[in-house]
Amino acid sequence: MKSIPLAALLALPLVALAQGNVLIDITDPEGDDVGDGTLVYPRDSAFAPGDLDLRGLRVFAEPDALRFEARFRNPIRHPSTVKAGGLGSEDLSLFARHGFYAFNVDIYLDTDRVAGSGRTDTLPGRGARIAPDHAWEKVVVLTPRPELMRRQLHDARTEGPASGQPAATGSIDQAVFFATDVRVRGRSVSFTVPRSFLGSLNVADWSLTAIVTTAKLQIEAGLTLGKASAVAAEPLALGAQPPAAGRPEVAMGYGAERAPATAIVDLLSPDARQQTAQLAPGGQLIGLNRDNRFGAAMTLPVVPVPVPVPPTGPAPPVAASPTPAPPVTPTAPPAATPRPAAGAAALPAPAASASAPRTRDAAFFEEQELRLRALKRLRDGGLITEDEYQQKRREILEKL
Ligand SMILES: [Ca+2]
Ligand SMILES: [Ca+2]
Repeated sequence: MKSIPLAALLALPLVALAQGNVLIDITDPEGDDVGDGTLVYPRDSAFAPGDLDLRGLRVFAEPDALRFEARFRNPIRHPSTVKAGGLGSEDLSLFARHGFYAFNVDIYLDTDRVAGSGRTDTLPGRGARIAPDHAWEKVVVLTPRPELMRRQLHDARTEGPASGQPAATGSIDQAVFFATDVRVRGRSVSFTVPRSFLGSLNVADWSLTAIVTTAKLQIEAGLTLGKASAVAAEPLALGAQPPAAGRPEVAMGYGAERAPATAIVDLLSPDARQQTAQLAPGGQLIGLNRDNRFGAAMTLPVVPVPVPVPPTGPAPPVAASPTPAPPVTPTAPPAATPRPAAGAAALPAPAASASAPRTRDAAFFEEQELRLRALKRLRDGGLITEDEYQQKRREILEKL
């Protein structure tokens, strides 16, 4: 076989080599990582403005699979380079083993394009609804802890009918796919989804609805401390961190009087005005197709984009880990081995910022007590230093 001259190889367009067979290519505006227009980034330097700003989604044909590629505004930071408040001295690689940590991407696929056929709800913790004309049969989920999230969803379904989400336990794996074959490169993260899950590879005939939510940086304590834990009673959020009032540490904040209707930070839509309208209270998400157009049901009024609330202060510098994390075994489920660090998960998020003072009711004082106890547990477990303990304790007590 004759080898190809180097000059000829170099002459090939690089994009052609890298992209393969693009079936879908939908772009998204820059700077709309503000949900319905009211969101501000968390205080913790693990999140920098733009980290959750989706810029595009492409779908490629592969043998017996589709590859989805989400592109973001910022280079995707590796979990081993980032520490987050509340995790003590641990970097995020303990919790996120697939090369990213900050976001979840759900892609809801309407594969039959029959109005009213399929589900119109979204996964737990997202809080959005999808228009009946785009009701989905399959959902593909990119999340930093896919194995754990899959188990959470199964556990929730087997523990009782309380949640009212996907019905039969056996059908979960047919409807929900948690991606584990994940590749992160620069600003892009891609993953493959096999035909055996999708049923066919005719994505060009489908309608898809893609959303970005903030990923929870901490494993829910209820999973590792037993079901008796109060945290276990929290509604299933499936790795999505909902926005909270003010400017919280590891959750998206908002300055508006009313909480956003959904936990969505960025909705895939070439038109930023559509994002604002669809994420408004009572709004419905509208799927997109290969022509980058809205579906036939696109009748939503265009509403003015609210002015985003500026952050209350500059983000602190990134606390980069000087040494790379030790290699981890990708197959080990994060929660299978109880770690002392799990105690960190019991530390409730800090109360809302000073701009939105909490009512000092019984729940408030109970929360502060829980925080103090969790803090003591972290110190006793050697997860934070005595200085860190005293400083956090002072912060809590000053609020009482
Ligand atoms: Ca965007
Ligand atoms: Ca968007």
